[in-house]
Parts: sequence; C-alpha cells; structure tokens
Amino acid sequence: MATAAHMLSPLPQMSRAVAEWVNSVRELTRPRAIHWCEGSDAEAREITAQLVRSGELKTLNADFFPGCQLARSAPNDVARVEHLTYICTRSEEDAGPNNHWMDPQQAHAKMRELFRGCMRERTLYVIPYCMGPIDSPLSRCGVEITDSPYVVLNMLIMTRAGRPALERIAREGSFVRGLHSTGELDPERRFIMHFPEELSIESFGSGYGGNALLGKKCHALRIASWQARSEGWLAEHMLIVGLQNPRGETHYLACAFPSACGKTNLAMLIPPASLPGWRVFTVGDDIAWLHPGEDGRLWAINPEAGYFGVVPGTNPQTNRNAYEMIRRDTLFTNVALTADNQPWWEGLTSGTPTIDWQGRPYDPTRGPAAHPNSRFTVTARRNPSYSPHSEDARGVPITGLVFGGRRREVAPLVYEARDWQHGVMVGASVASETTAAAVGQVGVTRRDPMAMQPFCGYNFGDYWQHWLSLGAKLAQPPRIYHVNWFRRDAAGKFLWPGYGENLRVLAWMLDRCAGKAGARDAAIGRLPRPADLDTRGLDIRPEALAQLLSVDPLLWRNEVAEIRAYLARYGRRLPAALLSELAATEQRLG
Ligand code: GTP
Ligand code: SPV
Ligand code: MN
Repeated sequence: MATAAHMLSPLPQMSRAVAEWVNSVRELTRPRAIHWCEGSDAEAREITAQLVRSGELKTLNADFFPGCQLARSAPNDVARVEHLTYICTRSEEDAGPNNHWMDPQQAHAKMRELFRGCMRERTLYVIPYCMGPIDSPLSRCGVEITDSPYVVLNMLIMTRAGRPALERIAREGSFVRGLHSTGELDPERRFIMHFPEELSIESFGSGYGGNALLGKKCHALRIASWQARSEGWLAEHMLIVGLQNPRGETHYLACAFPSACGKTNLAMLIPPASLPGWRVFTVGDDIAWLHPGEDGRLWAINPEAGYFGVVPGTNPQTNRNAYEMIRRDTLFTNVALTADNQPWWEGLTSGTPTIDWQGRPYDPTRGPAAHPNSRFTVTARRNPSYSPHSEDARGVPITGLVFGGRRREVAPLVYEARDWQHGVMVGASVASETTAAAVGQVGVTRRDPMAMQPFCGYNFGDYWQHWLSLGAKLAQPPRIYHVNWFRRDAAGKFLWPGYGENLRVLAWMLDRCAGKAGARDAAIGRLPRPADLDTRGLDIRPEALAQLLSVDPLLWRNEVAEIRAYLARYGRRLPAALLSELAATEQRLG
C-alpha cells in the first residue's frame, strides 16, 4: 500500500536500479533535461500543449473531434521495419531462422555509437510502465527512456505508465529496459535491437509505432515471448474478445491475425441486427498473455491499456463503435485533413480531403490522402464495448483460439483443428498477404506462423515445441480454429462481407465448443456445412458461401508441400509432431 509520504517521494528516488540506469544513459546521450513521467492527465495535457506550440502536433476541429490531435511522421518513417529488427542472443540458433540475429556485444557496440550524444538539445523522458493490470501477478513492468515527447504521449495511452508502475518496479526489482532515440530519422541509421537474455531493448532512428513504443511489440511480444517460454506461459499477437450469447453466457476467444488483418475490428465487432441478443466485450485488440490456470483452462490478460489502430477502412458501416471511439481524445498519426481541419482517410464515407498525410495539398495522382498505415491512439476505455473484466488480475478464461490470415484463395472461411497438436500445426502453417503495417512490398503471401513472424523473440522451432508442451499440460485446452475473412472472387471482390457478420463464424465456433453445432470432416480439419452456419438475414449468394466453405485438394496438396519446405528450415529444432500432423493431412488429401 502506498502511504501518503510515499506518494510524495520524488520519482528518481523510488528505485535505485532505475535511477542508476537513467544516469548511465544520461552520460551516454547528454540530454539537456530529464523528465520523469508521473502518468497524470495534467502531464499529458502539458506535453500536448508544448507539441502544439512547436508545431509537431496539430489540434483538430474541436467541434467534431474534441481533444484530438494530428501528428505527421517523417515520410520515410511510417511503419515497422522488420529488416532492421534484430534478436541479439549469445547463440544465433536461439534466435532462429525466423529472426535477424546479431551478436549481443557487436550490437551493443554499434548502438552505443549511435546513442552517444544523441539527446543534446533534447529532453530525456523516463517512462515507467506496467504491461497488464497494475495489481495482476501476470503483469510485467518496464521502463522506456526516450527523447520523443510523441512517444511519451502514446505510451501514456497505451500502457499503465507513471508513478504506480514505478512503485511496482521498486517493489519487484526487475524491469525491462528500453532505450529509444529518434536520432536523425535516417533509415541508414535505424535499428531495433532486442536482448532477451538481458531483458533489454535498444531502438534508434525511428519514431513510429512498434519501432518506438517499446512496451508494445518489443517488450510485450519479443521479450515477453522469451520470458513466457522460460516461465511456462505464452505471449501472443492476439485480440481477446468476450461473446455473450442470447442465453446470457459469455465465452472468450483469443485470435491471432497478422498486422492489419482485422484484430481491432473483430475485438470490437458489432453484432448484425439479424443476430439479436448477442453482445460483444473487448478485452484486448492486439496482444494477449496466456497463462495456464489452476483449473486446467487457459487464462488471458491484455498487457496494453489502449489501441494503436489502423485508421483507413474505419467508418460507421464497417464498425460504428470504432468510428465513435476515435471522435474524441484521440491522437491521429498520418491521416489527411479536410478544409475545416477534420481528419480524413480512405474508406470514410463523408468529407473531402484537401491536405494529404504529408501536409501537402491533396493530389490523387500522388497516392492515397491518408497513409495506408495511418493510425489512431486512444485509451481502451473509450471503446463502447470495453469489457468490465479488462482489469481482472487473473484475466479471462479462453474457450477457443483462432488463427487466421489474409488470403485471396486457398484458406476457407473457417475450419476447426482436430485437437491441440493438430491446431499447433495449423497455427505454424499460417500464411498471409503482407500489409502496410511493415515497410516493404504489400500483398505478397508469406508464412506468418501464429501471426508471430515479426514478433517471436526466439527460434520458432522452440516456440512450437513450447506450444505443444503447454497444451499437453492443460486439462481443458481451448479448441483451435483457422479463419480467412479475405477470400476473393474472380473479379477480386471479397466473397465474405466480414466485420459484424464475422460473428456468425464465431457463434459456430462457440456452438462447436458446447457440442451443439455440426461440421463435416475435411482433409484439413472440420468445416461447417452451409446449413451449420446461422445465415438468417445474411446477404450472400449460395455459390459464394459454398466456395468459401470448400477445400480444393489440388491447391491444398501444393500448400502442404510449401508448408513442409518452410518447416524444414527449422531443422533439428522442429518438433516431429508437426511433421507427422502434416503427413496425416497430406494422406487425407489423397
Ligand atoms: P494491427 O493493428 O496492424 O495489428 O492490425 P489489426 O489486425 O488490428 O487489423 P484491423 O482490425 O485494424 O484491420 C485492418 C484493415 O482490415 C482495416 O482497413 C479494416 O477495415 C480491414 N478489415 C478488418 N476486418 C475486416 C473484415 O472482416 N473484412 C474485410 N474485408 N476487411 C476487414
Ligand atoms: C502491427 O504492426 O501489428 C501493429 C502496429 O499493431 S505496430 O505498433 O506498429 O506494431
Ligand atoms: Mn498488431
């Protein structure tokens, strides 16, 4: 319990370990001033006001978007940089073929030269944060040091940051160290380094999203996945959603889809009018920490406190909750503007852009008005479907796990794995088309196992073995599913309406878990027959639904061959169980 005297203690005096680290970083980076973040609303308002004065933030039309600001990033700093992201473990094999690797000493030396003197004329901010409910034993703390006040504002929304987190760090002693500087925003001098064996992160040269908000992908996925393996839990790129059926029973699903493949939208789905009586509760939209409970079930917490969500595509038809959520107290990054200073993005059904995301007069020949990876940062509490169990210290019990990808063909709308081991193979085989969330070509199909290709902090071979071992210990393991909302017809149109209508697929899963829904046995798993899905009031042609629920043996035999070639890269670290599951699938394909 914090005493009144404790409440008054100056932040730098609360944890000697943190103070000593801040000191050593100060000596290296030479900032003009040091600011320890309290985490109060007044502090966020003050930093916002300062950025508005300096022109780094623009206040949006307060009649329509009260409390909202716009930030524009450097044009060459608009997404995660997977090609510049490294896992620095002593042994290269521990990082695995799924990661770029650098020797830790070499990486530290390289980063030390970049950080040396980099904060001259800048303020060094110290952000103590807690990932997860502040009183949960499942939560973990970190401290981010950054010279970007924009990063501070984001971290204050995205994490439980400030004094209570520092109190917990002082009590527990251990924390993840994240050092960040925007440097000169030079892509040639940009690196995101992770040292899982030291629980530390060093990020230089970017101010954007997952490169710079170190609590998110760097800590809560790459470092946490490593910690989770040694401690017996899982850190996953998953949303957590509660679904209350018309009988009043609530079940939770955790779903892993790659970046910009529908997690935020599914987490805050609005049930269609033709499915009356359903309610949806969001626990998390991007990351789940999953722990085996004493009852033999899997329990999940959301380590984050806010959403850093994709803006384009958000509108009152696709998701009214998301649209309403970001109409106040929201930080927008890289959206366009209308003539009267309202934010604008592709997919919005009203308004006209006049200024593009780079602040230039909008000219359609130069591409979209808003950047395709433009984002909103907003507290989870603004979500109309915010779950009352979001702060539960033990988390919520998980009934089903869902993997998925964005694929114009091959993967059907949904299928169910036979058991946990088969489900791990299904997860390990996920492929998805790349999106604007990471720098690089968009629309290229690549393997993205468990949606963790950019985020697993260690060798995938060991990771799949950890999944298998953990499942074997669960008395009541969740069932495992695979979905694809993104199948297209010959003309390139989405076959499935998606968004709120996805509830029909989730309802089938929950009915399966309750032993109530039918399915047919297919080579790749169990699929609903059209009649097994509740399609009342759904506007879809029967041929489209049949196509969505079909498995093409020719395409799938080719798919299995590709999966086998991919898995072979993991050599002796690949669990044999995955190969035997794959062989069994191949045999069923005939
Ligand atoms: P990250 O924050 O990058 O991890 O993304 P995410 O997985 O949370 O994806 P998000 O929900 O933000 O959706 C990404 C894009 O896909 C947006 O443009 C959405 O409008 C679109 N989208 C989401 N759900 C669906 C769906 O069911 N069908 C279709 N066709 N598009 C969808
Ligand atoms: C993702 O790319 O999966 C995101 C956005 O959620 S970022 O924070 O940039 O990682
Ligand atoms: Mn994500």
